[in-house]
Amino acid sequence: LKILNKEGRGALIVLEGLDRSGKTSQSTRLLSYLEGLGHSVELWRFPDRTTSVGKMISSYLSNESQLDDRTIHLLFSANRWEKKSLMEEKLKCGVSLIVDRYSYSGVAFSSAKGLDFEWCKAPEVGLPAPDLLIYLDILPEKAAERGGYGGERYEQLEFQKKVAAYYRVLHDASWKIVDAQLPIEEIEKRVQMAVLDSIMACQKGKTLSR
Ligand code: T5A
Ligand code: NA
Repeated sequence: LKILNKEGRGALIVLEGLDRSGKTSQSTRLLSYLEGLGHSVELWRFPDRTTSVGKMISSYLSNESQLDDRTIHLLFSANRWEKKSLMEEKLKCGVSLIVDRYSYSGVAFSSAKGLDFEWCKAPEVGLPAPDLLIYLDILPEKAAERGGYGGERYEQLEFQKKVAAYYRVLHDASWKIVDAQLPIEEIEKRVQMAVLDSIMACQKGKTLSR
C-alpha cells in the first residue's frame, strides 16, 4: 500500500512551523499512523545533522561556531541539495517522505535576520516541491512557553515573531494550516485528515497539494 502523488510517485509531505510548534511530535505520530496503514513511508528532517554539512550547521545552531549569515543560509540549502538525489530516488520507488522542516524554514529564518527575501529563495529553486505542506500554526508567545527553549541560536521570542511574519509572506492557498495550540491528539487527527484528503484528491486526478 503506497501513498502516491499524481505522477504515481511517493508523496513528499512537509511539516513547517516555528520552533516548538510541535513538528517533530507530529511527524513521528504521522509516521506511525501511515506505517500502521501499511504505507511505505520514511521520516526525514532538515537540517540533517548527520552529514558533514549538517555537523557544521549543528555546531552553528548550538553557538559552538560562528558563521556569516549568508554562509549559514547556503549551508542549510546545501544540506537539502546533498539529499536531493536520494529524496528523488525514494519518491520514484513509491516511498513517501514525511519531512520535518524544508526550504520554507530556510527562507523564513534567514529573511528574519534581515537577508533579502528573493536572495534567500534563489538557492532553493530546483529542489523537489512538496505534494502537501502542513503548517503548524502557533503564536510565538505560546511556543516560547513550551518546555522552555533549549538554548539554540534562534530560540528567542522577538526573533520567532519575525520568522512568523516571513512564514505569512511565504504562505499560499495550497498550505494546510493546522492550529498547533490544540491538544496534541487533536492536531494528530487533523494532520491525518490533511494527508488522507490529499491522497483522495490525488486519486481524483487533482494535484496532491491542493
Ligand atoms: N533552520 C532550519 C534554518 O534556519 N534554516 C533551515 O533551512 C532549516 C531547515 C533547528 C533550527 O534551524 C533553523 C530552524 C530551527 O531554529 P530543528 O532541528 O528542526 O531546527 O529544531 P528543533 O529544536 O529540533 O525542533 P523545534 O524546536 O522546532 O520543535 P518542534 O519539532 O516544532 O516541536 P516538538 O515536537 O519538539 O515539541 C516541542 C515541545 O512542545 C511540546 C512537546 O512535548 C515538546 O516539549 N508539545 C506540545 N505541548 C502542548 N500542546 C501541543 N499540541 C504540543 N505539541 C508539542
Ligand atoms: Na523539531
